Amino acid sequence: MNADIRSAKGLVKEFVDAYGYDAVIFEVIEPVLTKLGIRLKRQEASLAQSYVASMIVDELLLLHQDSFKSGSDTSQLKGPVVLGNIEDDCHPLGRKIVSTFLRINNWEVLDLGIDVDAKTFVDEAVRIGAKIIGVSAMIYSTAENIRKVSQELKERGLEKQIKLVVGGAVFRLRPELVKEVGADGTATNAFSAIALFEQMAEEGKQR
Ligand code: B12
Repeated sequence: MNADIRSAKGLVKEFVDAYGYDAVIFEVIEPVLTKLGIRLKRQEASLAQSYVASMIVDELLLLHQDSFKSGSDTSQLKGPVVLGNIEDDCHPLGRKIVSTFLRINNWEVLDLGIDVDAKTFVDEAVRIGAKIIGVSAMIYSTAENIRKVSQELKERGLEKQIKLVVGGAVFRLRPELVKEVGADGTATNAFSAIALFEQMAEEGKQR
């Protein structure tokens, strides 16, 4: 909590070398950020500390991205799919981890970044022929903006062709939100996100 970036990076690197990248994400980064969120809420930690923590994680993701390039066998590519944080949401880490895990599992991912509006999600999905749109939201107020994506799909008559999946802390806390925003499914972490995307692709084929 003393925002010592250099020591934190050193510790994380030691852990990655000893146990690997998956372990550092699920056993260190996610639990630490969740704890930080609790402290933030209790005003025992500051936004600045949260920001520094997120910067460390971001650098770590960049550092290890190259060792997780998707398989070279492009004939096995799945997708494409579109991923992004919904309008007004600026919590990119979860989405980046999902994006990396999907790519490792041979999915072709168009990652639109943070603060993406509904029209852009749907325009881009149509442009690249994606059958799945994945939307990340961490805050209740931004999760509400996902309704605009399902609305946009309905208005264009695409709700049966393009699946909408969602994720982020707010859906873990309030699972009923998934249906309320008009989504077809959710996953609580990057591992289960892969299974979710496979399931959605399978359901899409059966139509
Ligand atoms: C770091 C952080 C920040 C940083 C973000 C910077 C950055 N570059 O990342 C900063 C300091 C900027 C920030 C700002 C704010 N934050 Co903030 N933040 C956090 C914190 C501590 C960690 C978030 C994180 O990265 N988690 C780690 C990742 C790996 O987890 P994840 O996103 O859940 O992702 C996993 C799964 O959810 C899933 N998943 C994620 N996306 C998707 C998508 C799909 C399709 C699928 C299938 C799965 C999936 O897979 C991921 C990987 O396993 C959380 C606490 C928490 N409990 O999460 C608060 C938290 C999310 N923030 C919160 C708030 C309130 C804010 C602010 C409004 C504060 C303010 N007063 O300004 C602003 C809003 C900014 C904005 N407009 O978005 C609240 C939200 C409360 C709520 N539920 O409404 C939280 C929960 C803290 C709290 N307890 O109060 N924040």
